[in-house]
Amino acid sequence: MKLNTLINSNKIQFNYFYNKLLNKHLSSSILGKAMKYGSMNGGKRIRPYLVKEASKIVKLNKNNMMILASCIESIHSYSLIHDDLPSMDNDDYRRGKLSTHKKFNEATAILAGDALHDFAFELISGHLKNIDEKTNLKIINFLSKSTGHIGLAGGQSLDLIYERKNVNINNILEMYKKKTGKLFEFSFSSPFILANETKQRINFSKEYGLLFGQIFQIIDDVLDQINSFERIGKTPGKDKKQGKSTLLKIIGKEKIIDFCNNKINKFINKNKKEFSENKFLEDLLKFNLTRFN
Ligand code: GRG
Repeated sequence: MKLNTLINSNKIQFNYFYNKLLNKHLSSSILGKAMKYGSMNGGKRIRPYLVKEASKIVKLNKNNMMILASCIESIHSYSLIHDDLPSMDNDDYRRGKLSTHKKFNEATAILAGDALHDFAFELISGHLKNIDEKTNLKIINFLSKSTGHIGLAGGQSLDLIYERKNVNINNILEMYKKKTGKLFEFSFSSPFILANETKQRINFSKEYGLLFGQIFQIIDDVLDQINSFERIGKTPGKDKKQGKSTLLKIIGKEKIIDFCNNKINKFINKNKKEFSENKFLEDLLKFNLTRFN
């Protein structure tokens, strides 16, 4: 089956579970409604797909797989709600619909983001089953690092600082690693951690997720420039207008695919055993490069 079909079918399963979970836990207050709007208003659900594929490798139970995925999408939705705010990337649209601060108001959107962040920690600290307290603490600690100053928030800060600045490729890759890579790293490696895999395999899963996220962001920047509102669901061409520092700006569109392929092939060569035991890992990594189609 084609990867796009698999991702879409997982999206349907995930949305069913996540919608039920949100309905069970969120009230019908304005805040609850804004949280639901910001997290159920579309989205490709790529991160839950990475959780699923990693869970398949380590045979993680379904409850824990779905809780991890829900927790990650709550953090992701939080980051998108805040990213759209006037003080951040200032976009009235997300996923083809009004962004949360436009649908509700700015204060409600800030609170909805905050509360989705907290909801993620509520899930990961209280809803995983059959794991010992030490492993649970370890995964909570890892999520905190992935989202905080050395993760998403740190990356977003660099993204803002680098606007209209002369930065080099390493600066940009470091920013991508934090702003996008860290949550993908968590998505792919958290099942390995919960399954108590070896240190070596956990390291592999972290590197895989980080690389996936970096490439995802490199391509996302290209899509921002070449696509229409209908394709990306938000205002296109904003990176250029806002003077964002992107890899695209430094090396140009023609070299992007080669740059990504180089990185991917180096990583595959370094980890031949994992890639030969799990054939789909290569296709999944290269899926990023088909996002233009
Ligand atoms: C600390 C979590 C946290 C947030 C505050 C605003 C912010 C700091 C971080 C935002 C980082 C950000 C917007 C990164 C971009 C990552 C990215 C490529 C988002 C788009 O992901 P898709 O394409 O989106 O998976 P869908 O809509 O499909 O879910």
